[in-house]
Amino acid sequence: HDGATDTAKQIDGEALRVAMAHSLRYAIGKDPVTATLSDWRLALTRAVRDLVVDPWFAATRRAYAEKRKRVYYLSMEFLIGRLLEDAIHNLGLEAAAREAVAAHGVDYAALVDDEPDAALGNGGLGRLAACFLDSMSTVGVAAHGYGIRYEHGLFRQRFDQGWQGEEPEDWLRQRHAWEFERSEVAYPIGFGGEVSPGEGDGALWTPSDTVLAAAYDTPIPGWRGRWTNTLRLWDAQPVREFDLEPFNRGDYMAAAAPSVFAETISRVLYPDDTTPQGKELRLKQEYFFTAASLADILRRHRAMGLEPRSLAAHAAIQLNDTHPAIAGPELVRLLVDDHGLDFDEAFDVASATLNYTNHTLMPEALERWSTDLMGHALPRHMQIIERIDTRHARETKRPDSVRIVDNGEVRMGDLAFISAHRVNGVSALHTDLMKQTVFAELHALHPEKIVNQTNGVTPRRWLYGCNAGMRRLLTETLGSEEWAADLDRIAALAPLAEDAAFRERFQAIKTDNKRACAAWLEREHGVSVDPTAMFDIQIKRIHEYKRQLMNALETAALYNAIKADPSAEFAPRVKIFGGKAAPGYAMAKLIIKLINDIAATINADPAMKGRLAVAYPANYNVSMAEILIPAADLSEQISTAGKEASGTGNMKFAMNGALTVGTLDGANVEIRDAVGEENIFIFGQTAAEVLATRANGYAPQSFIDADPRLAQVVEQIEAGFFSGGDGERFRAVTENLRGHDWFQVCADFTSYYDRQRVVDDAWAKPEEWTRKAVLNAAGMGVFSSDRTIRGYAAEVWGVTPAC
Ligand code: 26Q
Repeated sequence: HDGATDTAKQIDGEALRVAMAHSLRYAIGKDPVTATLSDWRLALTRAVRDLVVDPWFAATRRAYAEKRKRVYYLSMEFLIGRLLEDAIHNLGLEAAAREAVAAHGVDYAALVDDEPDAALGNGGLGRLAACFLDSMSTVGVAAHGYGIRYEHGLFRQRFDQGWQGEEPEDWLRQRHAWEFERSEVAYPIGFGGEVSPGEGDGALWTPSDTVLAAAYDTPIPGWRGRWTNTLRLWDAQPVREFDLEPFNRGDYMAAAAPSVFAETISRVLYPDDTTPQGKELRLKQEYFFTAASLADILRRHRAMGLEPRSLAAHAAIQLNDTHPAIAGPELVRLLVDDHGLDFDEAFDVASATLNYTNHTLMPEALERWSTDLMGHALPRHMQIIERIDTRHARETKRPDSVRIVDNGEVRMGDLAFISAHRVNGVSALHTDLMKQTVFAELHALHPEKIVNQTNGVTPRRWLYGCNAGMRRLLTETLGSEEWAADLDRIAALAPLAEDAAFRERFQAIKTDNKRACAAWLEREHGVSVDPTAMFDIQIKRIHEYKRQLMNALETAALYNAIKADPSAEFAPRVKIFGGKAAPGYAMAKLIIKLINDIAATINADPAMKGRLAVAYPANYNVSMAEILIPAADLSEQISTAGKEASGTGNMKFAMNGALTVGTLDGANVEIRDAVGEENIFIFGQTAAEVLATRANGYAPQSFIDADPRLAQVVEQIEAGFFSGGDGERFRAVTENLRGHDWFQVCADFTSYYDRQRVVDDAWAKPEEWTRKAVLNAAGMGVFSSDRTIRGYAAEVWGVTPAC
């Protein structure tokens, strides 16, 4: 490449200015005199969206003409964040956009910042889906993302005296300017009702309730518009808007009842990413979007004049975790009941088309549905699941080993595994552990099924977009902007790590980013921090296994150490936390309060000035990550080994020149291999050691007794030292630490604290530090999600990328 085949129309600032003026007037219906910032933002969005349409059509036509096998990525979550700047960058329009916006007298940064952050996901799994969309469009995989058009995304977090509070998120209040409503694409989706026998293997299902799934399309342009795919999100609508009879009687509530039931299905994203609670509405959401997507896939297949039995040759369907695992039974149902295949043929087609990505080994996080609930909401599917289970048991001649239906529950992981052609883990370690633990029996029966596809992140958003300074340095150093679509080129930085002048420029960019971040923290969150101190950042969902608690304890122990010996040499640090807890996860919410209490104590102590500060800006989201990650010196990836399937924040930080302090968990292992073990701060037990510790009767108290720094902090918390004398507040935290400590915080604390002092020593040698930082960035080529997508294309989907 190098720009030769770019299909994006080039347009200059003046032409874009005119296009904006036109959209403002005719699409938004506003006069420039009265236009608000949002109106201007919508006008630019429309003008840019217009430029996406031609490359979009070109890719669609090409996929059709070349009879390309299509990929369908089914995900309950797409954590896409803001789209305007990303599209501008991908299409190479930044200079034109800045000029056009300025010509209208509007501030470009403010305009871009006005876009709501679309939080249609909880965390890693949803953000991975968004990175994959960007990469599938960049490498030229003909793909559709399918998901739910939630009216309310992940809740907004606020702090009330340090306690998390939740407010509904409202991204659709200002209309979503990127989407195209497809009123003509709508499928009826049934629930409940009765099943009567049909011909052959078929049955006649008469649902008791039906809702409509209506399509909304968002184009996803890849780098320089070489390829563009579609994100199709389903909105739940009533089959009938309202009942006229009760309305005429004046009973307006009863008249609206059908639309209330239907619209509830796409109303809100479930905010829990740990413990699936078996709620009926969640099952309905899962079936709703899966059934609509499969109907759409089969319709497209038929429209190309193809037979249903040939589906696997033309389509690969990826299930993002078990959330769409009802796809197996649903596809069998469509093929048998609607298209007349017999059960065995139908199951062969389904299991050749579907693939499943697993994102967790934690047993409590694996979805299970009671057979009562499933049988009630989806009676035909329950029959088909039983039949899949029976056939699998018969074929593998192991009637007693793995059963999908077990103890009155449907085990969705096993259903997805058995229904899939390939099953993948998201890092090398995680994939090995899948084979040894949750799927050990199934792996023995199907040794070819499990493959590894280590996660990646899109360098367009997570480097080119969020770090303008690094972008300029890379482009100048590497000779063109093509590194953004070919991240392996970044390896050319490695020799420059030895070049003092280069290191100075690299460090100056980091310092600029930290200054901008400090100004933002002051402006938006009222905390002032010293931008010359080390920015030590942990941002991710709050979970016990991610061990924000261990970081908080280390922060308190460091505070004690500085107080005890003010002359001791510790690196000046700003500890930054960000992340939300599931509203029902009491322990996680208590940990948030503890962090905020420790922060208040430290920040109020004048002795900490220039030495230690703690910031916890509320409402961490994709847009906040784009500010924090480029400003990070140290990336905290400290989960209990064996628990974090991959992590993807770890990759984003290292790409932006942060060093990692972390355990040998998830993709940290591969990051260490890529950057060299002298350039990363690894500590703590390995996954095998964690298991051994547990097996040998783990007693956290013995570790507390062995480390006075840990003992002091635990005692302080119990004495209410950080909480105005309230010794009760964190009882649940300290009792757990002394008693069970499921995630072995105490067992790893000493190793963590000591490793942090090695980090201090490294910080004291800035040239060495920067050298390591450059080598971290240089080693990150392999963590581009473009590499991940090429891996799925070759080893899972059997498709050849067009770019
Ligand atoms: C399930 C049932 C009911 C309600 C909610 C859920 C639910 C929702 C979200 C379960 C899990 C999730 C999200 C999981 C997740 O984000 N996992 C992360 O996936 C990343 C991408 O592979 C990995 O990098 C992380 O290690 C993993 O934790």
